[in-house]
Amino acid sequence: MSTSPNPERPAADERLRDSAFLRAARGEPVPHTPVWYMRQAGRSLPEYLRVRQGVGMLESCMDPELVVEITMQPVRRYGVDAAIFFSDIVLPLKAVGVDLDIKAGVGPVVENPVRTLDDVAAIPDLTPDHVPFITEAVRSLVAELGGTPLIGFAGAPFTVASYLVEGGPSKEHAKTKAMMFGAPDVWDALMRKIAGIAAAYLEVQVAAGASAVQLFDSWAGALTPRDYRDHVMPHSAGVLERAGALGVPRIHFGVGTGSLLELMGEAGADVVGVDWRTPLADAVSRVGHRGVQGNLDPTLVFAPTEVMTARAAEVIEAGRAARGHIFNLGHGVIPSTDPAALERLTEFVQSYPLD
Ligand code: 1CP
Repeated sequence: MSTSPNPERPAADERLRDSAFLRAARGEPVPHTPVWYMRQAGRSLPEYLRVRQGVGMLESCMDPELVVEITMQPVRRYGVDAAIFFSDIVLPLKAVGVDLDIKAGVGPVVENPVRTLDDVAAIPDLTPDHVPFITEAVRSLVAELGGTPLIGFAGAPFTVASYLVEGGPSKEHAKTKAMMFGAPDVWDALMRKIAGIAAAYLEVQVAAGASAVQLFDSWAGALTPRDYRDHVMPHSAGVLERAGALGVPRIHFGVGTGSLLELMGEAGADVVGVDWRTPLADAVSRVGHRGVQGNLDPTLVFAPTEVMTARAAEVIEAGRAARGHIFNLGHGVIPSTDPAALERLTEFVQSYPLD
């Protein structure tokens, strides 16, 4: 029934549907534990540093050829079970016209931080016309990846709000939480605005062929369960609900979210991403009938190989009790990571016997 112009596409579609990554995300039996790494593309790879020379971060995210190349680099090198689209959580804001930049060694910086209802109203909603380069990059990637799934992603409302309100990276998220506690009308409008942009951005990626999505709420761990539930979760749930209508698995990830895992599952995830601070076995019992993703301490790749693999084996064993388990680090690859260590880790996870 395929109308695909590419004669190899139906076979690739079948390999894709049957891939270990998508099987695990759907809670089906797997031939091996699938593995990919957050920030698997990027600063830990010499081939990434080479192609990024003299090209700004946002500029590279808007260049489909470069996005395809950078996304493919870790797939080629490690043979991971999924690719993560090379972009950034603030890219859709840039695309609709927010004046921001990603500064090397710093991160996203916003020229005019959001403070008022008028500031929120000035941010346009995202339409596919804002991001034709994303559609083009995803389409090319899906063709090039063949049977390897592509994970699309967006930043969750709280984490993206933190950059917009603080004006840049922050540890305490104090201004953001001050708005949440003190200006509920502005907060609600801002969260709705970002949720709409995130959902529309995920729709674009899936329409172009991404076969799973991850919602990054990296900084949600700054919240108490009560504040997460009352002020943040409904907005993330809205994004996940719209993504659910696309028929692809949804992964919901945050850092330091040991006290939020149940809620992050309830927000509508098929798979809950777990950082390294929570033992995976605990996470499995807390997320209900959902899959888990994670959660080796990212610093373990600096340890002797036998220490790294022994800990990886513990993670895999704990994951077996889950509805599905996707192996990952508990947060992104640390830039000084030796790619050879990730190569060994990938090989170990993929060849770990499950019967
Ligand atoms: O100059 C450079 O090379 C910029 C470094 C860089 C890279 C490689 C940034 C700036 N973003 C990225 C790519 C990126 N960002 C990816 C794709 C790469 C991959 O995973 O293989 C993804 C998924 C993100 C998402 C992202 N950006 C998150 C969520 C994930 C996480 O790590 O928690 C967050 C919080 C950001 C903001 C951001 N962008 C860049 C930096 C340095 C930061 C963090 C700044 C801070 O500490 O607040």
